[in-house]
Amino acid sequence: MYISRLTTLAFAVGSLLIGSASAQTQLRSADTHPDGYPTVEAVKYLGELIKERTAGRYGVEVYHSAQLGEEKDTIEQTQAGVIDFNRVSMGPFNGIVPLTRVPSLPYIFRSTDHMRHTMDGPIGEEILKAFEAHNLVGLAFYDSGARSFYNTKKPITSLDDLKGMKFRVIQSDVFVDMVNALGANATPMAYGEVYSALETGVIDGAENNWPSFESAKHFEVAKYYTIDQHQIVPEVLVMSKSSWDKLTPEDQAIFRQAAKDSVVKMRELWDAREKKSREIVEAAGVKINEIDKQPLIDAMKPVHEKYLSTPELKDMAARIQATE
Ligand code: GTR
Repeated sequence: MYISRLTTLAFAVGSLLIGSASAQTQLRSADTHPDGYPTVEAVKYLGELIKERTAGRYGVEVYHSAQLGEEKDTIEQTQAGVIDFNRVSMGPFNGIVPLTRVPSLPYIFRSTDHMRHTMDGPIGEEILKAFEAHNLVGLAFYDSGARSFYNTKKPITSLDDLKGMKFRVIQSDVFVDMVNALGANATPMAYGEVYSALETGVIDGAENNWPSFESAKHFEVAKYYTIDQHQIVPEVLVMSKSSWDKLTPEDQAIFRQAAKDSVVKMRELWDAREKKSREIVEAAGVKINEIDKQPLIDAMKPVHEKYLSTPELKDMAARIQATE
């Protein structure tokens, strides 16, 4: 009697544990950002939607803080099917999926709203589809605000101030050419190495949005942030093609819809975090200045010419510009 009660109790506790634990198939997602960052939270939310809509058959575990490696490596691992989901900036995809170069071009978007409208429409769909030829399935675009320069040396008030300065950029030719076109020197480097490179003077500065500048603590060492907003590069959420192919068409539809639904959540989180991050760095004594963008826009013309090298790419750029 006693034993059988104990067994029942053990069984009940066991089921409770199983019920509250992970889904039957737990998929892994990579992110370079720390816990709490809007992209990390958006993918966690996506995981909740997937778990709910597949009645617990699938769940998603987000490995934040570059636990699975730097972006370039995690992209390779996602292509190889080792990682199921990956949330990455479009920048590191520039060398793999040529269409991603167009939205990564400096000053191609007029504003975050312009970027949102473009990526929510047919151009966004086209770019998402382009990932499939590279063992990846493009699921959604997330926000990444505008990227601006920051440095350890001085306020940048004109194009002249940028001359000869060394800036870390994402490992992408578009980013390298952009910085070099401004007369500065580009140093492509993994995100996780930037803090110490700033601290030791290997580089003079880097460029990013407010939440990255703040959450990666670069503001502790780089005290000058210049609002030039040279790029509004969306983030991308991709899935490994081999993980995708294991899903039934019904589950694929659930995953796609959940990814779209997570964009709404991400944008709310993003808008709030952008504000908060700017407040944090301002309170920490970062000197912020605005700069006349026109000379920078003019200097970027050769970069546009270089990357809009085919009729297809030119046409996409023209359609982006024509988007309201
Ligand atoms: C951030 C982006 C990251 C990473 C980083 C970088 O804005 O969210 O995915 O690409 O920039 O500069 O490496």
